[in-house]
Amino acid sequence: MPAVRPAETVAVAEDYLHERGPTLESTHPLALGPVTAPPHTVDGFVKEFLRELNYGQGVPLSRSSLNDQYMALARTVRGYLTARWLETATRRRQSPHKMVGYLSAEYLLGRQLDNALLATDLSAIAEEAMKVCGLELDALRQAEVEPGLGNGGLGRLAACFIDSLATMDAPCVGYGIRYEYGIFKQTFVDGRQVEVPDNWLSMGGPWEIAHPEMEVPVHFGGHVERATADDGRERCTWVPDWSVLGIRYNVMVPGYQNGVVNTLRLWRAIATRAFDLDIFNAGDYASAVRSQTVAENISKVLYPEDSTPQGKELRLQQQYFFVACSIFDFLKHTQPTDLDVRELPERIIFQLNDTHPVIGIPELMRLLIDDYDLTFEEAWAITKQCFAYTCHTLLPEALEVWPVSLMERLLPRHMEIIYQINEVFLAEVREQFPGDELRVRRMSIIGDHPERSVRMAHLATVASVKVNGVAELHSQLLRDKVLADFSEMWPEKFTNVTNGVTPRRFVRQANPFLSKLITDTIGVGWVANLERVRELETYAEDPEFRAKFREVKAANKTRIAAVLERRDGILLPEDHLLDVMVKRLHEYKRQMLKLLHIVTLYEGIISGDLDPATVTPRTVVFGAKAAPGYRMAKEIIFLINSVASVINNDPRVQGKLFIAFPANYNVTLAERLIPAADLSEQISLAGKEASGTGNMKFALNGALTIGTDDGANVEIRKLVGDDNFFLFGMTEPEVADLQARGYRPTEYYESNEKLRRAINLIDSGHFTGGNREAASMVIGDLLYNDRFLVLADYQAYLDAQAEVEAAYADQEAWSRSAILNVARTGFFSSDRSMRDYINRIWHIQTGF
Ligand code: 26V
Repeated sequence: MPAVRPAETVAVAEDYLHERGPTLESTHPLALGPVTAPPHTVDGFVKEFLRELNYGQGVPLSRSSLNDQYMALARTVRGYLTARWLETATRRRQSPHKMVGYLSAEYLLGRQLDNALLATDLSAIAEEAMKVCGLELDALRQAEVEPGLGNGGLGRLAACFIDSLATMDAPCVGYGIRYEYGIFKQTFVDGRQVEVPDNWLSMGGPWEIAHPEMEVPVHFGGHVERATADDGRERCTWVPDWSVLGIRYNVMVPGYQNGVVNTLRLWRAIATRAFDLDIFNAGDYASAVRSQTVAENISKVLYPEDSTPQGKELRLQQQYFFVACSIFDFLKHTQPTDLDVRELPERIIFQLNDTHPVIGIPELMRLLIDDYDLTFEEAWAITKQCFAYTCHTLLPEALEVWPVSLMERLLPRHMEIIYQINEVFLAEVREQFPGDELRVRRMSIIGDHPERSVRMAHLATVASVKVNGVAELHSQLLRDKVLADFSEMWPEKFTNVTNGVTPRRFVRQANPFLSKLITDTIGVGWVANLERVRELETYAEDPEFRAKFREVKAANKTRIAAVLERRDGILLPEDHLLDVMVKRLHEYKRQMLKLLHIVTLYEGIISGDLDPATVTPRTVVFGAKAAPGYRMAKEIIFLINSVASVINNDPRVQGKLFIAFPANYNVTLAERLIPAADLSEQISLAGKEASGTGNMKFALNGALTIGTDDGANVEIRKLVGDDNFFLFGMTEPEVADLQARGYRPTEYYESNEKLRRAINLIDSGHFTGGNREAASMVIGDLLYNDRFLVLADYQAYLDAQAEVEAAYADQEAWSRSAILNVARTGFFSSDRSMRDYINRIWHIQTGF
């Protein structure tokens, strides 16, 4: 780990001069003068806070609103970060090394205030300072609207990764889009999901710094002109027909108490000023405004789909927009003006977070050929060393393809380059596999069905130094199935990097009680070196430690009960097994399997088959957003809410079974909920969940997992041991086998009485006010389609849940297992993931 350096003084002007030239430096002696970070004292903090309140918000404390106070507090903390940020930038500039450009269309950051306080070690000081001002830090914390610039796992992973890179002092800029509207806010109306726009910036964005003066032009449409130059070589000129500008928004990414602050650079689209003016001068004011709207639409809203690409033109515009801005920014602003582009591979590695930024490959080619005047071959040799690709899915329908017709219309020059790349690539395939035209068709970057389109995963694989999956099983399936032809051609290109989560946010911040217990037991140092929690293993045998561990869980349950009461009006019963399933709603994740288990328990009790005295009192918490256009997912949400309202109001199961489905599950709620959980539901169909990262967060917070052999569950189970994990269900090869033999869900329905009774009860309209139609879509699909084999795994799931109940009855044994889950899952720190990327893919230096 790098040494802890408080970063008191910073040559701020140097950063400024780098971009503005040397004039100031010679004329103004203070230009290079040191910027002093505000003092780390309560007094110093109070002074800064009041200054921000008075001069920033323009109000005296006595007349300030909660938002004024939050804004001033956020700005105060940002001030502490700024000194460190400038110092980090200056230091990195002094000795330029290869850096990472993390390209991601999503960053699901979560609230910033607490994270920044922890990173700067200012929590206690801020708390005290607010008291001095007569304010509650906790109330101010809650005033923050979380930036939800992502859908789920993929976006949250990007946020964890940049946190780890800052903590490891790794040179990285995260590049993305500053969506004006993040992931929608979910509400329930009569049990159905209704989406409300997430206007997260409406109260002001204190964490970002805009640079409207540093605009990047991005072009679209038009045609390509070619001419033969004096040297006899053909040169291309792209003549676009419309353009927008990208505006830089910097967000600081603080490392954990190491004085390092990295940058997340998000782009906002605005209209080009000349463009507007031309139309305006021609007298068409309405069109001028309209063109403004077209441009600004590009960064307006995050697409809330996270599996089925819709092939929407605006989405391709978003992707090209942010990638073009980012590559331009790197070449023109981050690198010295005399950069020799032949040295690019020693300066940068762009990590492609899924296929969303893959259009960056032809973009870099275009710049190298058309602007830097390299030949195609030279440009290709360089480009192939500058990208690495992470695949995050196994579902074939989630793989992005773009119609050639759309590409030709929006990005004609890029389409030409993609054709050229494909030509070179397919020649290589033919050379290595002569006569195998079927293989050539399978591997081509251009697909023919159902229409001619660009297969972005193929383009990414062809152009990347490395291709990685996100868990062992996933990477294996990528090699063996999804990208089998490619791994046969380039076996050494394929690798695995198992995902991780940041222990700062998801243990230290989210679970202060557990954190204190850990620190009291093994000392400090584990927050940035999570493998150290293994030292807790021996304490699993200590009854006194186990009692303390249970106290922590109980305190977290009390805390989440208060949160859900305040936030959702939900009254959680006390002393229940807390069984939690939180993730996006997807058929493959199988929320329906969980619901069938609940209905089975309920049906057992009300029919008299199950003696209520033998039932472990259980509260099931669901959290799940459905993509707005995903009908089945929305029907499942409705069904969960329907079942919940009947069960929660049925006196026959009172004290035994309760279902909570708080709306709008997000990072903030996750931070409160996960530490309270006893049981973590990770029940996707084997071979479908690439990794999962919620599964890691639960284990690290001492929940036991009930899960299939899927994604990172496999690795969690290996680490915690079979005795401390409830495994059930078919394995991936068994799934493949059953599907090959022909899966008939009705056979399971007919032969399993409990299953039949549960399904019949739902189908009878019992949960839907007598309306049988209301559940018919879901039930019909389960019985006659069931793509994700819910019914096939039902009995195994019930059996595993019975094991859970038996295990929970022995609280000492349960605590022991829970402690071992914490102690043995340090591997899932995203610091370890980042080390793997650094050593195996990026080959960059840290801490210089
Ligand atoms: C795909 C698409 C397709 C086009 C429409 C918009 C859109 C937005 C996001 C995505 C990515 C979906 C893939 C994804 O989120 N994968 C998840 O990645 C996690 C981090 O690696 C992993 O833990 C989850 O298992 C995986 O489902």
